[in-house]
Amino acid sequence: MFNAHVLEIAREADLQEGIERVGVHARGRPILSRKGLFRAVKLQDVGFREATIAKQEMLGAGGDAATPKGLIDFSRKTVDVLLMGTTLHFKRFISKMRSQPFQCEAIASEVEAVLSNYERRSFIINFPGKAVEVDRTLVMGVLNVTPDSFSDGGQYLRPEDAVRRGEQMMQEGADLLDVGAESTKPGSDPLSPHEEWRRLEPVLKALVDKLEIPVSVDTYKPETAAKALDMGASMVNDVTGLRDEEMMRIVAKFDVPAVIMHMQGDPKTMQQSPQYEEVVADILRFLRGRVEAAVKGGADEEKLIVDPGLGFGKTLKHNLDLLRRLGEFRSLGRPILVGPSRKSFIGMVLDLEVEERLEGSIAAAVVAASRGASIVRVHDVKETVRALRIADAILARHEGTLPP
Ligand code: HH2
Repeated sequence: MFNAHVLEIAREADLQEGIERVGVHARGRPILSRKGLFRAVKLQDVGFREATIAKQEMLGAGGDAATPKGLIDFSRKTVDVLLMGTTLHFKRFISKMRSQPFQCEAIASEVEAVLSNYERRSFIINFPGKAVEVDRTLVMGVLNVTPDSFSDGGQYLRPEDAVRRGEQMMQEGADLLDVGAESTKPGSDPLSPHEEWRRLEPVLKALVDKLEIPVSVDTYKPETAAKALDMGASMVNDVTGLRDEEMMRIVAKFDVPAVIMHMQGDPKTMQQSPQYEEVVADILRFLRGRVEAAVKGGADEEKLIVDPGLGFGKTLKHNLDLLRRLGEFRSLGRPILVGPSRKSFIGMVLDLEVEERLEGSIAAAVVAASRGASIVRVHDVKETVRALRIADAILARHEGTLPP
């Protein structure tokens, strides 16, 4: 018996470890490791000329490319292409595509960029006066100063209660706090900027003075964001993905980290039959476009964080697909934030009310961590911090802090 077994290769480091254990000489290790890591890269809307060349070059490189029949019978002008191969096949493919005509060089650059982005595991987020290294899964505690939020509405409407809860979340291990004053739950109406600021002002003021962790403001209104940042908030969490030009200018001017979240439609109507051609690809395209627009508008790319927006115009299946395939968003090369906490999709699977969704929320947070999420936005800080510490230890993230 040869004790054959399939190795679990989730990251490049796993393969390198496997090669090393066999006893390969140091010089041979990088050569071999390019041959053992398989990747599949999807391209959309590729012109038929570029798609034909890509197919040939990927085959020539030793990999393959999946293309539709429409490419062969000339019935389609643009097609989707799925490139498949080891990282060595991709390296050869990229170099060949660079010397090909039409848009081939642009394809080569895009494929090269997403493959390198996908491997990126750690980030540094520069908050004003504080750099936070993201080499594990950070926990963002949710604080809703609202009467109507779907899970903690009305609990922290009094400023002193909100501040106390904020301090408690920091003690429980939250890495950052997200303070919001307008519920964006399905069916909700917008709030006036005046009322939003009336709720936020006393709470933010006290929290930025008292807390050592960065405080984010959950708002899509530029005037509220500007006031909060002026008061000392360190980040903007915009559920509309910086679609407002003025919001973009404010993020650039204050030079703060910002969360770009995807939402289909608006809170009032977003859950009325949400539809996508392909949920992950569609949202990835949106987020990529918003990151590009924000950078053009003067924002620092290294300060942008992306979020697929669980529950914001998504069916149960969309939410589950987004979590299972969350790693695909690593192609953007930006930290991923995700907010599954207590949301309806957890209630739908478990048939449980909002107060009973702790275990489901933790399971979703752990799966998100395993797919490479950098930040998880949660209501139950203490429990999630513990769960993610174990998940990160197993995933070999942040090894430096473990006992020997
Ligand atoms: N979810 C909610 C609010 N803000 N921001 C980001 N970036 N990602 C999310 O998933 C997200 C978010 C909804 O949760 P909650 O704040 O608890 O509810 P409500 O909108 O009812 O206040």
